[in-house]
Amino acid sequence: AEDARGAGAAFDFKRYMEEKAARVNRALDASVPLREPHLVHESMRYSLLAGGKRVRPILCITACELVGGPEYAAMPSACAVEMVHTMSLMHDDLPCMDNDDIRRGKPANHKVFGEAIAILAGDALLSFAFEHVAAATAGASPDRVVRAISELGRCIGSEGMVGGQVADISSEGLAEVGLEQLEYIHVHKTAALLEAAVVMGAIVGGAGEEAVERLRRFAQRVGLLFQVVDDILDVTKSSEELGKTAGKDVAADKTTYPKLIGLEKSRELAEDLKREAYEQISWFDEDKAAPLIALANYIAYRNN
Ligand code: GRG
Repeated sequence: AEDARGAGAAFDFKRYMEEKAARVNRALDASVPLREPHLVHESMRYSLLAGGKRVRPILCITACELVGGPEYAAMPSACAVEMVHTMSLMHDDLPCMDNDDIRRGKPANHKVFGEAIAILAGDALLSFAFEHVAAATAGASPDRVVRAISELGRCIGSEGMVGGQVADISSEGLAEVGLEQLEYIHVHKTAALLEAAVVMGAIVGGAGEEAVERLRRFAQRVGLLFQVVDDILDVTKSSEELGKTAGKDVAADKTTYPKLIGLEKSRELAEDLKREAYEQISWFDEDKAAPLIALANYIAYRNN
């Protein structure tokens, strides 16, 4: 997209993503071997290694490298956020939640392993994520590892991702979902884990307080931007396809930014969030920040 060509386009972003994703995939594969009990590990691996863009782990590594840390210091944290992301998708697909049969182009976990195993394998991934950061992080001091673990817990718990999912479920079918409620849902359901990814990477990479907080605010803006752009694309896509697949893309009862504030204001909001995100990053060396900026553009303006 147009916007992907701003700052940071000078280096080969596609190659950067491919190389990072390949290393993340190898680390994920090695972190959850096919042990006994076989069934639960098979279920964990089925979803963990089912593809996915790996934007959260790559964000984690990129943030670590931006502050001068080595990739290996961030790899356990990077794998941990992907384990949490994967388990949230597994649970989200269950009949008691979003009831989806397909995920990442394959049958959802519960369709293959049954609901009980899908729940348990998700629980195991969540638990293992914390164990992995604690046990496998090298190249960072113990107090930094503890801080990283604390960030992970905070971002996914009842005041993070879980809180966002609860708010989302509670708002379903309501005639009126306000702007504040909509923002709460996105900030918690989506932005919180992106924040954890970036902040954990910065912490284990040895960042100072100012750098951590700037990267935190950057990730929060990018996380919300991701959802605002998603909502805008829903509208523009479904009007392009109207007649062919009328009404297919957006659930009629789903509240979106364009529905609440209109398309123009939604676009302005996206611009504001993008500007605010870049303001935080402008504090860093421009060349060193190029991968993170390119990654933010990719997240915000992705096509899938
Ligand atoms: C975290 C304990 C715990 C429970 C989960 C179910 C639940 C609580 C939360 C739902 C979270 C959810 C489904 C958020 C949406 C996240 C999102 C934007 C997914 C799409 O991410 P991509 O595009 O997907 O990065 P890939 O497949 O590329 O990884």
